[in-house]
Amino acid sequence: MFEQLKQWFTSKTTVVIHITSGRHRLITSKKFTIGYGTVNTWNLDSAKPPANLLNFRKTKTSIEVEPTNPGDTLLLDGKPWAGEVLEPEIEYTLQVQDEQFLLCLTEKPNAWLKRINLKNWLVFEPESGEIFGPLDKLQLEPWVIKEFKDPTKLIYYPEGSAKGFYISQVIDMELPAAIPQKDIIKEKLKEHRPYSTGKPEGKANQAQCPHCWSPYYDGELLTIASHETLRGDPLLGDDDMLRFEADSFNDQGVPLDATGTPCLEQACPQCRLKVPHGLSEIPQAFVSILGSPGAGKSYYLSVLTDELQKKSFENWGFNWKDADPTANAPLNTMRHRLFTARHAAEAYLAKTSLDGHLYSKVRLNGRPTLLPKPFTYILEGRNQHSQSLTFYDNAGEHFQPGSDGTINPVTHHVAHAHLWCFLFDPSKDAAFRKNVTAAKDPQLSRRYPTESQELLLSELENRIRVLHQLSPLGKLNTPLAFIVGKKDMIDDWEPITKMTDPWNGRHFNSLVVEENSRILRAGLLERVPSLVARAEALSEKVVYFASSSLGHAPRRIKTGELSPVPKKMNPSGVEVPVFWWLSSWSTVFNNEKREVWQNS
Ligand SMILES: Nc1nc2c(ncn2[C@@H]2O[C@H](COP(=O)(O)OP(=O)(O)O)[C@@H](O)[C@H]2O)c(=O)[nH]1
Ligand SMILES: [Mg+2]
Repeated sequence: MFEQLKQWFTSKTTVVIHITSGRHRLITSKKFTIGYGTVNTWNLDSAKPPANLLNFRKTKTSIEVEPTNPGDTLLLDGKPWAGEVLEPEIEYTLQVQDEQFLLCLTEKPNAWLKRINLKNWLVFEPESGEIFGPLDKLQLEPWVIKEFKDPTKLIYYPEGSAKGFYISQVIDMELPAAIPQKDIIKEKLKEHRPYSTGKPEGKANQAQCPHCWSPYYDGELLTIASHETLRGDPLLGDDDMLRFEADSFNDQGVPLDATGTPCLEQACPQCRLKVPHGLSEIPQAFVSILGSPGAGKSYYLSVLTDELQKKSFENWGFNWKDADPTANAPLNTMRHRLFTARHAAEAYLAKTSLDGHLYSKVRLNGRPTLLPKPFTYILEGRNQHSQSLTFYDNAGEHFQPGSDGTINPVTHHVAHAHLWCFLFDPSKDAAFRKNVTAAKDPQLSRRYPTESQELLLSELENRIRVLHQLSPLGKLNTPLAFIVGKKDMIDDWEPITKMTDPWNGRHFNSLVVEENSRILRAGLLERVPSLVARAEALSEKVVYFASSSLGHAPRRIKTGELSPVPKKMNPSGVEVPVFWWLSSWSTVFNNEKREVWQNS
C-alpha cells in the first residue's frame, strides 16, 4: 500500500508558470528556488539585483513552498500564506513581491500546460457565477468602472485555469504581451535546459562568447562532461571532453553527464570552447592589443593585467578576479614571473610559454579554424558595479597583410573590440632611431625591420571594414589608444618630459589624459605624421599615450634572447589607456568613479 502511494506521488510533477514571462519550469529537484540571479534554480531576471524570492521543497507526498525572506508576504490564492502545504492536482496562484505564478503538482504536466492560455484573460464574479471576457489588462479597469463592478470581489484568471488573482493584485501586475499558446508547448520541449537557463529570447541578457564572439543566452550553453570516460568530442577532437545538451540534473540543479557525474563547466554552442560562468550578467568589454612583431605586446599585456589589478583595488576598491583561472594561467604565470623571478632567463621562459598559448584550434562550419585565446577578468565593485574585461594578445605576424586575415578569425577580435590598444615601437621607427643613442638598449643596435607599423593600421582598418561590411569611407567608432611603448628608451624626448600623471591620489583625471594626448600628438605629428594621419582616419576617437612595460632596457641572456631583469621592473603608464576607457566609456565605472569622488 505504502509503495503504491509512493509510486502515485512520485509520478507527479510540479509545474510553475511565471505569469509575466509566460515561461514555466518543472520542479524536479528536492530543493528549488525562484528569484533573480543565478544563485536561484530559476533565475527570473538577471538584470535585477540578485535575490531569492521563493523556496520549494519536494517531499514524498507534496510540495512545500515558503517565501525566502520572512519579511515578504506570499499570497497563496490571493490570501497571505499561513504555512499551507500544496496538494496534488490543485492549481494555486502565488504572488511574492511583484511576481505572480501559477502552480500545479500534477500527473499530467503537459496536459495542464496546454490548457492554460495566458493570451486570454477572463473575469469571474463569484457572487453571480458569471464570466466576462476576454479582457486584456488595459480594458480591465475601464470595464470595472463602466459595469459598476465591485473590484474586491472579482477574480482575473487566464483561460483554462481554475484559479486567478484578485483584481487588486492585478492592477499593478505586468501581464505578458500576447504569448501564443503554441509557444508554451514549444517551451515544454526545452524544459530540460541547464539550471542556469536565462530568460527567453529578447528578454534575457545576452553574452558574447569570448572565443568566437557568437551571442548566446545562458540556457543555450552546452555542458562539458566531467567523467574521464567521456573524453573525446566529435568536433573538438580526442583530447577534449564531450560537449552535450544536459537533460538530467542533480538535487542542486547541476547538470549530470551520461555517467551521472556533476558537470560544472559550460561551452559555447557555436565553437564549443569553454566559457566562464556569469558573463551574461555584467557588461562585457573586449580589448585588443595590436602591434607589429616585437613591439612588446606580450610584455605589455602581462604588466597591464598586473597594474590593473593593483590600481583598481588600491584606488577604486575593486576586486580583480579570474573569470576562468585555467584559461588565464599562462598570462598569470608570466606576470607573476616577471616580477618575482630570480633571473632574467626565468622571466623569459614564462613569456615563451604565454606565446605558445595564444590560439585554440577548433572546427567552425566544418573548417579547421584558429581562434585567439581570450584572457577574461572580472573587475568586481560594490553595488553590483562590475565589468568583465577580455584581452587578446596576438602574434604580430597575424596582422601582416595577406595573412588570410578576413577568412581566419584569429584576428577577428579587432572587429568586436571596445578598445584597440595600438602599441607603437619607437625602436622600429627610423625617425625615432635617429634621435636616440644605441647604447641605452640592445634593441636599438638591431637593424630596424622592414615592415611598416603604418601598414598594420591600414590592414586593421581593412579587416574591420570587410568583416562588418562597412563602406570604405568614414571612421570607425571604436576608440583607439595609440600607445608609444618602450618609453624608457625615449625618456628625454620633450613631449614625454611634459606629460603629467593622470592619477591624483585615488582620482583618475581624464582631463590630464586628454592634455597628455595633445602634447604627445603634436610631437608625433613632427616625427611620424603619416602614422598619426592613418590612426585618425581609422577611429573617431584617437587618444595618445606613452608607456613602458619594463621601465628598463632588457638584457641579453645566454640563449641570445633579450629578457627583462625582474629586479629592475618599473612599469609606467601601462594601465592608463584601460583606466581612461573604463572611466570614460564604461557606465559601470563612471558611476563608481563619481561615488569615489563624492565620498572622499
Ligand atoms: N626597453 C623596453 N623594451 C621592451 C619593453 N617591453 C618589451 N620590450 C622588449 O621588446 C621585445 C618584444 O617584446 P614582446 O612582448 O615579446 O613583443 P610582441 O612580439 O609584440 O609580443 C622584447 O625583447 C622585450 O624585452 C619596454 O617597456 N621597454
Ligand atoms: Mg608576443
